[in-house]
Amino acid sequence: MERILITGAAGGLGKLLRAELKGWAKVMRINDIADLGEAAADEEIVQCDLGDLDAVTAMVDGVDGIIHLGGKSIEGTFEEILNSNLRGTYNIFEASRRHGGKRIMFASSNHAIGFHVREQSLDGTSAQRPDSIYGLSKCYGEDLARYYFDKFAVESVSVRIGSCFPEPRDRRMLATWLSPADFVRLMKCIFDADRVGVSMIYGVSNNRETWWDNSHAAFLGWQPQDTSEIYREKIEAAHPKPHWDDPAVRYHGGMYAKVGHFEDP
Ligand code: NAI
Ligand code: 15L
Repeated sequence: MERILITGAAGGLGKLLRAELKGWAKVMRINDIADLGEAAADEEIVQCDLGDLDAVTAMVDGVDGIIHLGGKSIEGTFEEILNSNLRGTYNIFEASRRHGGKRIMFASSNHAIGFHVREQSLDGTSAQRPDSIYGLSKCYGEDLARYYFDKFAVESVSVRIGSCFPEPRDRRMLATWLSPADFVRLMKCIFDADRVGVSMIYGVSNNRETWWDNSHAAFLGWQPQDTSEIYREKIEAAHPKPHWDDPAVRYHGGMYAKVGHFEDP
């Protein structure tokens, strides 16, 4: 690729990709509302609010693919989520359409399906079941992806990311953990594929305990290499076994499903 755009480049996953995808495209255009520091020789920095359609349309001009990470990444107020996730993600899809439909990786989340119970394994046909306003915004992003492909042939892959951190942080993440290296490999598969249509894949490593089946997305050729199992002993020693009926244990979304409405006093 000549030029890839990464939104949310000042965030956790954005910093990871800024470093690990260096040299993959000739130019990496990076965006955030926050400061991104100095641009390297092969980088272009665009600091703008994803909620600004004119700015986003200009930013997407000339790119061959978009890795859309930018947005509110946890539960928040409706106003925050409205601007960064609903308006921001609409602006990305609409800007792609205006520039001929560049392929998009949309960072969705397990919180789009967080209210399914853990005994139920999910696959490509499972219904959305958001566990939060944040999760709802990811459902909206996935539906935007569907609409923009059906009507305008904008290709995309929505990745329902589990928990992408250097290590799992609690017992739940033994099932939901996505290693940073597997995430990087997935990004390459998504943009190397000849065709992706409008697809969804669960972003999860090769963990022993798993709630998500990715066989519907085998065509992407992504084979996660890492497993949370090497952290099990450490995690189990640090985190006592919770009661089986605790809502944070009952549902895929964990605490997001348990807590009440964010804006309640
Ligand atoms: P993060 O919170 O570290 O990074 C998000 C970035 O987006 C921040 O740098 C922030 O400044 C930027 N941003 C927010 N609103 C913006 C706006 N209106 N305009 C421009 N930039 C804006 O989040 P993280 O962990 O890097 O996640 C990246 C994406 O992946 C997010 O969309 C998140 O929802 C999704 N995701 C991440 C998971 C994880 O385990 N890290 C799990 C599931 C989904
Ligand atoms: C997410 O969607 C969040 O972006 C991340 O911060 C974690 O909370 C993750 O889900 C998770 O479920 O562990």
